[in-house]
Amino acid sequence: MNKFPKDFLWGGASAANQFEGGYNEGGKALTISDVTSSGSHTRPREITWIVPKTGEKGSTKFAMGGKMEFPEGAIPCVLEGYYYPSHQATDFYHHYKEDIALMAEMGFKTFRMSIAWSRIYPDLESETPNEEGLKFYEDVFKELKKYDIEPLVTLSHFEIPVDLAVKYGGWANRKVVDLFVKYATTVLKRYKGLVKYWLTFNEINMMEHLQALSIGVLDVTPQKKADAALHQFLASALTVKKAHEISDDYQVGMMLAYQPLYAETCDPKDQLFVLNKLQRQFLWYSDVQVGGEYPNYKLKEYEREGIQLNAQEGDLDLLKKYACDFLSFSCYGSSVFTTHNNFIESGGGNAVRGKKNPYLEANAWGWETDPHCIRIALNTLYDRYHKPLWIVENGIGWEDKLEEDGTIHDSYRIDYLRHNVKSMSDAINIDGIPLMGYTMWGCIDLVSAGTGEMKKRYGFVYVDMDDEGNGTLNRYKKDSFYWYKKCIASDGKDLD
Ligand code: BGP
Repeated sequence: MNKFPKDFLWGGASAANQFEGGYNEGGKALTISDVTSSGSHTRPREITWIVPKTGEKGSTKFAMGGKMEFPEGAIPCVLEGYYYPSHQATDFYHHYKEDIALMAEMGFKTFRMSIAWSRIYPDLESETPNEEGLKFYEDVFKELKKYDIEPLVTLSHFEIPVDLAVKYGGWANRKVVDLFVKYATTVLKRYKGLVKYWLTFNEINMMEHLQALSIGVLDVTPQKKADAALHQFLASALTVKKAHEISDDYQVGMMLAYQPLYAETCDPKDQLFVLNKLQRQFLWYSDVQVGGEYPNYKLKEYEREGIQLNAQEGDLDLLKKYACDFLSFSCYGSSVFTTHNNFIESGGGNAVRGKKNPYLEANAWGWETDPHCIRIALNTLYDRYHKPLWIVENGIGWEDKLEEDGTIHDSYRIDYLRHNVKSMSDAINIDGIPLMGYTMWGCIDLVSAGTGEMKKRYGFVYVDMDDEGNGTLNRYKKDSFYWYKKCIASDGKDLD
């Protein structure tokens, strides 16, 4: 029988750039997401730009893991002839009351959302924050409080201000640490009493794959990536410090994109390959942010590759002293790897893509449903850090069909969630993992980060909008809406 603690934080998750819209309202400045076009499963998204000196205009394709090339002097900007899904997203900016009422109807205890930095400091250097931006989030938090829904707030979720990339060269520049801490301090002070749980950087390790969206570095090199990582670690540690000074109630988590990796064969070479991949693409980030130290295997890698760890005096102490209070992570599935030369990347997935797993089924985007990935991930992470864990993203993208009578029959989503709830329950009750909560990704339909599509839907609530931004934006409850409501009301027992 499934069992969850009474205070388990059931809920859903979102991000400003994919959900909020209102991209140029309320004094907000442009972010890299706002200059990123839509794409599809087979057509990469593009960042559009202009070179002011020459007047040349163009776009650069997303390259997962690879390098994105921008011409010298290119400034990311909005161009005519492109569709930018973040501009309207699914318009939480104007629908937040209705959306929060729907969350309350499902019985949410928590809602994960992000603050767009560019709403709070449209001018990054200003000493005065933008009151309209601050007020918007205050209204949202008050609305959540009305229903006893605890916000879980990400400070940076793929919302890099364009100015940060253009004027500073993104997170590779150490000055950005101070700018971020100013922003974080402003919101930590302003929302004291309204918010308790904070996350610093969404999927911090996605900087391995998405240089512009995650760190705003347009001309990335291995050294710049190492600098950007150090600077985000420092900014996160300083945010933990500030948060604890401002309120005893505050808890600040890190956020890791995580997925179990399976070796395809029992060849020890395959096992070693998977171990190394896990360390280098996932765990070294949490070793620093939760464990408090750069792990030896990472320092050795820097040494071999001639990369400097440009830490100044006191930096490493800071990382140790202000490690995050808990570890949150996304987990959508798992990946399979082998060192044998028949390896071809044939599986889909979030952070890394391996081979297709013959034991698992996949959705139209190639993301596989692994009924045990959550339990495996929870065990791996708890064994390593002994800190409380929180699953802040998990879910399945699907092309749902809105029936004429306004219903949506998403039994595939219910099946997926049922496995994952069971997996969490086993991790809690059989393995003794302290799991704080679960926020299903994209609880109300929103734009896909990877493809910019609308049709890759995750929600319990359908939003009437298509891939070109057409639609009424009306909200409709899917079958999974009623299922999740029952699941929460029964503390995870009733999963039929
Ligand atoms: C994670 C991001 C989210 C979200 C999710 C699903 O990497 O933190 O922002 O989008 O993946 O991915 P996608 O939207 O590409 O389906």
